[in-house]
Amino acid sequence: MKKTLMIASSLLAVTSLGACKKEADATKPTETTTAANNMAGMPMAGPMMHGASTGIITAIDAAKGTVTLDHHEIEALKWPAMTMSFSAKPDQLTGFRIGDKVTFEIDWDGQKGTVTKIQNAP
Ligand SMILES: [Cu+2]
Repeated sequence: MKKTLMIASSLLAVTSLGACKKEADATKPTETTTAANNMAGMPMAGPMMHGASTGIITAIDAAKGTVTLDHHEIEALKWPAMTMSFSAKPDQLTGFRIGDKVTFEIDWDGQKGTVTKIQNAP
């Protein structure tokens, strides 16, 4: 009984570490994530998912290779609108500025989102 509760709360702890905090439980593959994975302290990334949306650039860090987007809903990932940062290659970010409205596509491995496509939106 107690063990079940502990596993449940460690799942919550892992979930809250995700980039998409509250929203992560919607995309988390709970059934395939075993307690053993979580206990190891290195939760395995889930299957790669793909999403697309529009948003506004709120920060760019070309040196770190990240872009922060205030994005609209990403239906494929069941994410509501939110602000979060994604990995992106510096050359993908060339020419973009804070405040730009963009359409973008991402890969999401359950922990980290990577921009695969980004372009200015009208
Ligand atoms: Cu997000």
